[in-house]
Amino acid sequence: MTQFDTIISGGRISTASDTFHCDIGIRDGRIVALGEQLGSAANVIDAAGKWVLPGGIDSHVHVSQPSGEGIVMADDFESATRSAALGGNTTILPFCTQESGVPLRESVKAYHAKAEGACYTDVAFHLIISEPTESVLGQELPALVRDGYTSFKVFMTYEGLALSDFQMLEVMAVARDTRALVMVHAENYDVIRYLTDQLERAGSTAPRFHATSRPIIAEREATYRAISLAELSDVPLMVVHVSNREAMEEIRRAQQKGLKIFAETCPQYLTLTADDLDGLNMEGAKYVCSPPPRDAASQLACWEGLQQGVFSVFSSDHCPFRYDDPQGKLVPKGRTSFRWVPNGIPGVGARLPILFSEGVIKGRIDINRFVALTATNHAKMYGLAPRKGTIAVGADADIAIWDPQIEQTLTHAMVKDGSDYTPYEGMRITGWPVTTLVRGQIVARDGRIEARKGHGTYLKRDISQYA
Ligand code: DUC
Ligand code: ZN
Ligand code: ZN
Repeated sequence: MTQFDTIISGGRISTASDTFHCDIGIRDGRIVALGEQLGSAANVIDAAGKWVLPGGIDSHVHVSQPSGEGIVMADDFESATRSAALGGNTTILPFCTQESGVPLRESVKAYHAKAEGACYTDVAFHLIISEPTESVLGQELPALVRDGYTSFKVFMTYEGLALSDFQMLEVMAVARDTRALVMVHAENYDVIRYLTDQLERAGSTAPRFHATSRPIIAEREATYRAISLAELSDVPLMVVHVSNREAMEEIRRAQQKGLKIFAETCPQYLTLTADDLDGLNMEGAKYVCSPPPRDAASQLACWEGLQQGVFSVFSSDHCPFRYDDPQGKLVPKGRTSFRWVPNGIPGVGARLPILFSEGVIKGRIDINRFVALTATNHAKMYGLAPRKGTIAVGADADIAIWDPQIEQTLTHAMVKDGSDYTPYEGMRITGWPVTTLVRGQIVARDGRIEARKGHGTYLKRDISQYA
C-alpha cells in the first residue's frame, strides 16, 4: 500500500512568508507531509523547475447574477470555475444578490441550486444586501452569518442597490453584533446620477463617457464616508475595487489611525486606463466597469498600495458579459447611452498570470507577497483559514504549480471563460499555472480540465480573522 495518494516532488514552494524546497505528500485531499524522500504514492507529479504555490482564492467574482432586463451574465458556475481553475485558482467567492421582495434565504438557495454539481473549484458566497428590512436585519442576516455567510457587500450607488447612510449604519450594526465583515462599493450615487444626466443632455453618450461620469472625486468621497460610518459603528470594513491614489489615501489614513479598514484592488486598475474605453464604435464597452480604469498615475498608486500593504487582497472583480451579443455589451439600449452598457469585465482566469508576470517577474512584488495577496489573505479575511490559502500540513491540498519560464501572449482562448473576449488581450505574460489541484485532485493541467464537473464543493465559512 502506498503512503500517499499524490506526491508533488522537487518543486520550489512559496507561502505568504517563506520559500523552500521539499516534496508534498497528499492524502484524502489534504496535505499530510512536507519533507524529503517521502516514499511512495499512487501518483507522483514532478515539479522540478516549477514553483509550487497555494491555489489562488478569488474573493470577488460575479457568476450567474441577474443583471437587468435583456442582459445575461456570460458565466455560469461551470464556465466561471473552469476559467478560474485554468488560471491557477482553487476557490472563488461569488455574490448572492438579495432579490427585491424575496426573502434573503430564498436568494441564497437559488445560488446554491445554480452551483450544485457544476463547479471545478470550491466555492463560498458573500451576500449583497439591497433591502435591509426589519426582518433581514433582525432575523435573516444573523441566521445566515451563523450558517457561514460571514461577509456582505453594500453599495453606495446604483438604482435598486444603493443604501442610504442610515441603512449602511443599520447593516453595520448587524455586522458588529454578528462579527460579519462588511464590503463596500464606494462611489457617490448623486454625483454619478448628476454627471450622467449632464453628459446625456450634451449628447456625450459613447462608452468612454462612462469614465467621465464616475470621477475619482466620487470614489474618494464615498470611500471617506464609508470609512467614517465604519468608524462610528466600530466595525471592520473592506473597501473593494479601489482604483486610484485619492481613495487609497483615505484608506491609508484610516489604517494609520489604527482602524480596521481593509482594501482590495484588481487587475484592471494596474493595466487599463480610461483611454481603453475610447474604442471605435462600441469597442470601448469591453472596458466598462465600475469604478472605471483611471490613468497611468493611478496605476502606479495601486502598485504602491500592493507593495506597501494598503491593499491586503488582489481580486479579479470578474463580472463577465459577452461583447458581441445583444444580451451582453452590445445590448441595443447601450448604443443610446453608456448608462445602459452592462457594467463589469471578465478576469477570473487572467488575474493570477497578470500579477505574477507584471508583479513578480518584473520585480514589483516578491513571490511571498504575491501568495499573500492572491490566496492567504483572502482565506484569513473571509473565514477560510487555516484550511485554505496556504501550503501546510493539515491544509487542503489546493495547489497551483507554476512554470515561471513560459512566455506567451494572452488571448481569450487561454482563459476559457464564458465571455467572448478578455480585456487583457495581447498582454505579454511570463509565467503560467500549468497544473491546478483542488483538494489533491488535478483539476486543470496544460490548459485542459481533467476533473469531473462537480468536484468543486461549497465551503461554509468561519468568522473573518479580522472581524
Ligand atoms: N461592482 C462590482 O463589484 N462588480 C461589477 C459592477 C460593480 O459595480
Ligand atoms: Zn462593486
Ligand atoms: Zn464586483
